[in-house]
Amino acid sequence: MRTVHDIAILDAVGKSFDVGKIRNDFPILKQRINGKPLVYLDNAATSQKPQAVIDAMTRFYVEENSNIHRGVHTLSDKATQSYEAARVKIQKFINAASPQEIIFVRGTTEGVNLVARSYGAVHLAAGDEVIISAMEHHSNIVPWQLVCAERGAGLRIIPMSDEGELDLKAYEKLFSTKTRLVSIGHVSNALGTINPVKEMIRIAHEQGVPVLIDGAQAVPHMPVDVRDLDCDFYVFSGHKMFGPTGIGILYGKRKLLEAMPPYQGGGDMIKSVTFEKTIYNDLPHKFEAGTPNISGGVGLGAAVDYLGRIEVEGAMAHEREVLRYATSALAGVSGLRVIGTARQKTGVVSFVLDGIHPHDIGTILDDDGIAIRTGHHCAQPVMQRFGIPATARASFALYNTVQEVDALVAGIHHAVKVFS
Ligand code: 7TS
Repeated sequence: MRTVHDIAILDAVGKSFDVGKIRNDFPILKQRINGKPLVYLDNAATSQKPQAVIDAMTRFYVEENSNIHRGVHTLSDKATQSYEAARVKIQKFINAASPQEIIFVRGTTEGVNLVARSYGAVHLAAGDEVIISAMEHHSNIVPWQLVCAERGAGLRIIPMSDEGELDLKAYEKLFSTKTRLVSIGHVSNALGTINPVKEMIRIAHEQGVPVLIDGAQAVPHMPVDVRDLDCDFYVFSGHKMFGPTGIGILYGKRKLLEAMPPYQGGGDMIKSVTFEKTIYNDLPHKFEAGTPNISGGVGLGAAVDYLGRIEVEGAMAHEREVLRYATSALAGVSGLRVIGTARQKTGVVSFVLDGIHPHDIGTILDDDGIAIRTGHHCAQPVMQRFGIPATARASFALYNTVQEVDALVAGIHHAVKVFS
């Protein structure tokens, strides 16, 4: 259903992004929850899946299912080709130089752990430092704490402002001869802030320090070009970008990956094994021990194909408009405070309401068919920075509409009425 509002967006960008058509691609959006149309605003936790992704995974199991990289038989060959074709799609999606730089992992969390363990094993010694920021997800904090504790290294934290923007002057001052790596989020899941990562990578490289970017919340919302960013590692999750759960990507520059030891040992990551000596496989297989999530890889490839068919400028203009509309509509609710007001934001509005716990807001909204996340969003240091225990968070994807924002605002008024 195209509204006057949506047509205005079409006109503004002169392109053909049709949110009604996009919504038809996602079967789950037709559901009713508690008798109300589903309003799904928990996309930062996980996005919904288009029929094309569901079909690709079903087709894999119906027509090709087999183990990869080992069989001489036809099905194994087909499965291998589908899995490796997905790798190439992902390589092109982020403009990596080679498919060998694309490592399939379980998700962002495993990608960061892989680098912390493997890169850390070679490069972190007692007294060394890793720089992260005050707005990281726990998965870009705890892996570094684990490896730093083991090796006697430490963390340095880039502070942020009351708006939720990183302090770049303070960042520059954190570097020392002991700095071994910078690991920062591209987009904050708790605040929606888009960090100036290209500039931050440039600053780190001036000091000769490599940079890992946690792109979990960036890839669903904007084109990412790892060579333009010049990042050394980039990690993201398939399930937040319309692909399946249990599959994600670690991109790494070939030179760095080649110099790193394997993360896990097992089948597929070796060239030869004797009890005396094992020779590791070439990239990317060196980092992919054991039978991988084959259907997940195929599904992620289909998600990349799906995104490739969408008109990017139009989608981004639409998402910007939904965020702008939501921010201004929520600002009109008395007693509501938005947490995270950075100039550059995408897809997230976190908020607190006077006198009502975020969990209670979430429960009332669920009664109205509206799905949001409440809590600390696996970013407890962000909550500590703002002096709050939790927020309510609405997070958007390209299929959300301003009408859904209206439903959210009505639901919040409902919660206020119940609890006042
Ligand atoms: N990094 C960021 C910035 C994230 O938002 C998340 C997940 C992760 C890492 C971890 O990703 P995973 O796929 O390995 O779990 N963020 C959220 C969220 O905001 N709500 O639920 C999960």
